[in-house]
Amino acid sequence: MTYVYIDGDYVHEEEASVSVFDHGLLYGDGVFEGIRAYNGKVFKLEEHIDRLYRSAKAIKLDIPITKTEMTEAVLETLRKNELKDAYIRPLITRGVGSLGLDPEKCPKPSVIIIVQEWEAMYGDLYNQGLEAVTVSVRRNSIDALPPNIKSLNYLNNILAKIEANVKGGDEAIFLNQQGKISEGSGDNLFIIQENEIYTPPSLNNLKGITRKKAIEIARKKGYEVHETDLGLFDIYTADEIFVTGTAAEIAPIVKVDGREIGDGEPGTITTELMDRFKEITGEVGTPIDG
Ligand code: PXG
Repeated sequence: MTYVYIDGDYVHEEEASVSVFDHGLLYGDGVFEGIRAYNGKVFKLEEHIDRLYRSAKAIKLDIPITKTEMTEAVLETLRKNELKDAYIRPLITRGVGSLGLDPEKCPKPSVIIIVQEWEAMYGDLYNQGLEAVTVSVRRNSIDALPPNIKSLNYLNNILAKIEANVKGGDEAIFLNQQGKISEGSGDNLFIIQENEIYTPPSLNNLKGITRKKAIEIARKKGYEVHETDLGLFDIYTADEIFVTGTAAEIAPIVKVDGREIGDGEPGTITTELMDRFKEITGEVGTPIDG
């Protein structure tokens, strides 16, 4: 039994409900975040909350509580559930309105925070490596539904995941409308070629917080990191590939579209970054208990 924060109250999960007239349900009109706590500390809490408010601003959604109140609500939800290691899902829905699209008919957005124990998303695959497949569905274009908005409408990503499942892949790799590499269905993508690291610029994908941390770790270790356009050729011929995300953490990709990456094992630089990431997440963050 877990407690869920909903509009200022902490209620048992069975009692945590939203209206069928909420535009979050009717239209996917809302925004969310995915955050993790490790060892009694919330990793990059401020950055996630800043991104949540930026996503909301982009869709002209006024979050009815301040960032400080949101921070306290996240920490209190963890405390109420006595969790030290957790996945945290804050979401803001547009709220109850009429059956028409107009968000101005929704006077009160809802704030919900769900917390749960959730191991790194890819289970056993961190040692063995993931098999990725490129998918035919293109990443939403920046002039339609910008991927930088972490919105409750994740159908683009779900279509990619469905295609990966159908093709027997562990993760999907999105291309954008120009055929350039964008990102995974729920993570950012990096390749390594001759000891240098490359990742697509974040205009056409989510500005991942784990991506930023991975870049920082790699540069501190002396690796050159380039934010640059990549194509299929670059990934098929990479020495190493990995993906980054709050849910995925840092995960090695060892096969793409049936091509072995490097020697088909998680790469040495990837492993070095995974190890350092694990150390850091165990050490730093906002303490749950004040
Ligand atoms: N790209 C996309 C499309 C994402 O949704 C990332 C990159 C990585 O960003 P962060 O800031 O987490 O490093 C994400 C975030 C899931 C799931 O269930 C995935 C995310 C969030 C919540 C759930 O796969 N990914």
